[in-house]
Amino acid sequence: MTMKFIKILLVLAAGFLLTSCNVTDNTSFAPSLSTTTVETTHEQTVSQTTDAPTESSGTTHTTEPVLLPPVETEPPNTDYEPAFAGQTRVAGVATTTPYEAKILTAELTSPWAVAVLPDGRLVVTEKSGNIRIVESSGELSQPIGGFPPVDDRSQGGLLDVILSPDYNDSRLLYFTLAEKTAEGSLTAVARGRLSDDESIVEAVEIIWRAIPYYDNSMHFGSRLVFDQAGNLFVTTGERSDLATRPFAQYLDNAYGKVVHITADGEPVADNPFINQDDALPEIYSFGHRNVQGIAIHPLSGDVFISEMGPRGGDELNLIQAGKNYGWPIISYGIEYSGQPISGGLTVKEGMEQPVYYWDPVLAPSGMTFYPYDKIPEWENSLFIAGLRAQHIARLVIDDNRVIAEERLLSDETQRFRDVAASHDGYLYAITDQGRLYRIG
Ligand SMILES: [Ca+2]
Repeated sequence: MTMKFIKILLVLAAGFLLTSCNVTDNTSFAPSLSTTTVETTHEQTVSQTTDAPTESSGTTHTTEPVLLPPVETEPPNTDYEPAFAGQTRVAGVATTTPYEAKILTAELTSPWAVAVLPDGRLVVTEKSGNIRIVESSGELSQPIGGFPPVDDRSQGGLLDVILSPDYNDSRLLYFTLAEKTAEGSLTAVARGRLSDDESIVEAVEIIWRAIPYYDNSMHFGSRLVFDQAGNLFVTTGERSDLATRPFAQYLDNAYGKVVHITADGEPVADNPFINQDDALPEIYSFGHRNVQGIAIHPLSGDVFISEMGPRGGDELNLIQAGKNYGWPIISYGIEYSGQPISGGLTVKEGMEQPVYYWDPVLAPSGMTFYPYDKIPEWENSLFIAGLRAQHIARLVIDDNRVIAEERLLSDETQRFRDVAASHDGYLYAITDQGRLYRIG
């Protein structure tokens, strides 16, 4: 293969000023920008193209990606060996269809989740405890409240948001949040109705709680997704402390779990532990550390999660009912101090291997499949927002194995927190620094 991958960044400054946008000063939050981007008063446009690899006639982008050297070139934190070929550091891949990454707004305050409304506008949570509606122009609504008190210290706050499957009729939104009480905090699932005038989320009720309450501000998870039957998968975290970490292995609590509940917060009838006396009936899988991403494969219906590892050892897992995903017994990472975790095991009988892992870490948060063909080679790829690694990872998945990985927007130096695919074929992404990108 002599094909040389050349990345060309075309700066298109003129023509993207939307006169309808409010003129705002965004210099205060923007880190130093690369020379390949141009900042306007409100937004930026970066146009990225690559030269199209020569393909033999009859092949398409979607069936035969051109494989490149792995995107990861840094040394790992450990000398652990993967359990199977392709479990880490797979081949690279490059998007060849030209696309734009446009900053719609940079005025969000600690956004945590983005979801697409039926009319193409976006709903975004802000950690302090409100949502915003974002127009396609980038114009923001006022903060929209109605929520119970949230513990927004550190990793807590108002976290995920998704639409009810019957949103067009009900206007119901589902949320996760770190509920704040005198006993401490926990991850809760809430729902409420976006009022007709979009001024408040009405009648917010908590429908499920990841018990027990605990007074810290770490590892709340949490993401939501509806399955095809209209039930919810909810992800949690093990609250980080050495005292709570082992809870991930015990079924009498909701830390470090994927749970499966109805839209009203009740256990789903065929859950794996529903008849086990000492187990919470909502539990679907266990042995997780801190799960900030979940997505359902558009073709197979398989449930994937992203999972924050310690130092090294971030994971992509394929979730199956009743399975143990190993934390804190097995891990491809080590303690932040450099010590091994639980004796340095990466494999153990009865514990599931990750489909894929990262070392050094991605710090994976929200993720989505892209079931569209606007960017043909993206169809059915998985996109994962990377915090620590400051890019969006695109994974090409075949038969539930990762076969190629790409890094998107790695020049932006943003902590990517969540991604969403829109029915019009755009990918949206939010960053901790307050940006909302439209990509496509
Ligand atoms: Ca694991």
